[in-house]
Amino acid sequence: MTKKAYITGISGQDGAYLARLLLGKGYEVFGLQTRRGSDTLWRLREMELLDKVTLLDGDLLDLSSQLRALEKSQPDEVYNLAAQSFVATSWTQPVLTAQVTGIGALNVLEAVRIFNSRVRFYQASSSEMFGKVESDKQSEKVKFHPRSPYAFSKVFAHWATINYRESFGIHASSGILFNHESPLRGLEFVTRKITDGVARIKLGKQEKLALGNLDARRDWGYAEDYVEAMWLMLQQDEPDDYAVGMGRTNSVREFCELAFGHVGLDYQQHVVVDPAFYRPAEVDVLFADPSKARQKLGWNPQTTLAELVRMMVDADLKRVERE
Ligand code: NDP
Ligand code: GDR
Repeated sequence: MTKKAYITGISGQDGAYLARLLLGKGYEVFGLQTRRGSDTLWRLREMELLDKVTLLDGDLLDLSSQLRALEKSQPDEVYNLAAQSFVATSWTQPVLTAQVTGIGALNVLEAVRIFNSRVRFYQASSSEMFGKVESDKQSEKVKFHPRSPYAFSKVFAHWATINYRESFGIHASSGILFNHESPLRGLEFVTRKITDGVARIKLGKQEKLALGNLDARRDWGYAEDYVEAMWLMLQQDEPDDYAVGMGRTNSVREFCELAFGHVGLDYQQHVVVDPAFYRPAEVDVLFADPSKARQKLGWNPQTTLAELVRMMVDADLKRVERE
């Protein structure tokens, strides 16, 4: 029988890659579509997936829309990827972030419990929950110290997921994913801001690129590899929590060096630091210990940071050329 999946956040970076992965595995794919003014479906269009998935109207804040979506899609698996996912915005819109990223996840869990508690559920948790890190590397066992409204909202959703597993026996898993990037990354995130900036500077459309803290370190991987870990979690006999990252850490400065270097430019000639991009509380360093995901899920991503950077810069060069 054809398996069915319902994805909230299908119009986001991970939603698009996950939809493609599941379609490739023969799933029928449904996705939540919000009604916003701007073109939120550009990723699905770019990947030629728009006519292959069924979009259902709704919002994470509206529990009834989640119940309707489950009723319509009759899914075997639910992936809750929707969120206000930009950390910087979470300080200017803390309440909205808590509602969408925190309560929104609870709405989906409630909908699953009410509709059919045999549905398998995935929650998109985040390495931001580790925040002010207390150990050199972070596994699912490390204590959380969230440093932003985004992060504390994700902690809420993470514990809601565990609680629904323990209270109602729902097959609910939480993937604590470290930063993952791709040519489909939103322009507000630092990697894509850099690769888009590199393309514009290389093609003579811009001279400088203003960034914030160049010393922040992140464990960056390739989004397409990470959606496979999500799917693998829901194929396990038992639900569980997994830290998912590459097990490497690099600074924003190093990312700049690689990205500018790929087109023969020196980042120091173009990058300027603008304190407007500093955060009220920074997460200085993230460095994954993904041993459990590697051992139990057999997850084995191979994309190097240099490959990821090249892929993103090349895609942005093409986009800017087309403009
Ligand atoms: P994106 O920001 O690219 O996508 C977010 C999605 O959430 C969009 O589809 C957006 O829809 C949707 N959304 C926002 N608000 C609502 C709402 N009120 N109701 C319904 N949908 C809404 O995120 P990513 O794809 O990068 O990330 C996917 C998930 O994984 C997020 O939960 C994120 O917090 C989490 N995460 C991401 C990591 C990463 O490095 N990418 C790492 C760890 C966790 P619309 O397009 O209509 O606005
Ligand atoms: P992050 O990603 O906050 O880790 O959250 P982002 O790319 O926004 O920031 C990474 C680091 O870069 C520093 N930085 C800048 N960031 C942005 N956006 N713009 C800049 O100009 C800039 N200059 C320096 C930041 O201070 C930060 O330290 C992402 C999101 O996808 C979350 O949803 C997800 O949960 C986490 O990754 C894991």
